[in-house]
Amino acid sequence: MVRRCTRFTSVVVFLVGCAALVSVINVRELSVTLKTKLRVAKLSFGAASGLNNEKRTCDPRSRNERNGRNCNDKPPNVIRGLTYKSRGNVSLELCQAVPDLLVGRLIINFVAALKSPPPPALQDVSPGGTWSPKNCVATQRIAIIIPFRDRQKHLDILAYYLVPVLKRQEVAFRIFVVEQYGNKTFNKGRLMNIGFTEARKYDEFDCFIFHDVDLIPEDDRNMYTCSENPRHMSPAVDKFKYKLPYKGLVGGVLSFRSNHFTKVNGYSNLFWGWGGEDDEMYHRLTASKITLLRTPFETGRYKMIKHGRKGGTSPFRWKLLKTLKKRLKKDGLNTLEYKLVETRLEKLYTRILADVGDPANDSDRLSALLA
Ligand code: BGN
Repeated sequence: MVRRCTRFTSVVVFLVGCAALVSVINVRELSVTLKTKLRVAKLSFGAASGLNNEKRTCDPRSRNERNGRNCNDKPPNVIRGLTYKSRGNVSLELCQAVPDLLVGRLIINFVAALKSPPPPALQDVSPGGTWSPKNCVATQRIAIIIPFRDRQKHLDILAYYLVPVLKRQEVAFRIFVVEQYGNKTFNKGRLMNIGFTEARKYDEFDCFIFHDVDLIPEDDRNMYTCSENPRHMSPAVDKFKYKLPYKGLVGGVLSFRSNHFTKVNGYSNLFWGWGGEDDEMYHRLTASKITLLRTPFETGRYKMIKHGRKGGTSPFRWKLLKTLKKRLKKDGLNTLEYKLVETRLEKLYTRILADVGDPANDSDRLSALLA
């Protein structure tokens, strides 16, 4: 009798133990599911609300807006349809679309940036300027494309401020400095097209961000990720009193998904000298019926490094702009010509030195267009 009783008791204890174990597992599962759902819900918030062409429909007082998110940013996590990814045999969660590490407004001091030793955040960037977060899988892989010539100090200041911002934003990035070889007239449009073309040889980037070397981000809530549509990330520059000087400005910092950049045929290759290639990009977007987004003024703030304008402005740029419809399909990515002179993997960026040719070689084409 006693033995039976003991057996009965141990069976009961065993069953109670099993039940307890199952409920603990359930609670854990439930909390993981809830956490996942909350994360997806948080990410989906932007996708649910709408933002029309350049119109801010978000409440600037809402948390979302204050965090620098665009109301219609479709979260990449949701686009990819995955919440977890594995790296090697470790399963890592996707990084947050708006990481907790962000600090908001930044204090920028150009002189201090040049004099101070590199901040620790610059230490673990791999040669060629690549980095990706260690504790989570980045939601987007971005290529930063900086058209460049002869502005090393500006580049140093930009890297000093930009790299820590990108790291806090937990994006996987590679920085490309596309340098024009020789001393012929500068052709920024061609350099940006080269950056896009060359970058795609390195990785399958989700996002391409064309970045002036003299613009320093003042707020890390301006996410260096791509929205569904091209986004002008620098609507508020100190030089223009943090206002948009005119409606069609898309110069400075502009992000693109590759399908849109290809659809507009990239930048024109024909704008030699300062100015105009960005204005034409605005018209390319309009002509291609692609809605342009802008980062809110609150977070899309930049400080411009003052400098003289070398090389002068292009005298044809106004006239050239008027010929866009004739050129859109035959002047851009699909007619890009250049010689790759050298590629160097430097500490904070991949430097691509390219010969973009000579404006004299375009003169017949230009005179035919401008006649
Ligand atoms: C404009 C330039 C832009 C430049 C902005 C801001 C032109 C017009 C060419 C037809 N546009 O005047 O290229 O980004 O100033 O500096 O020069």
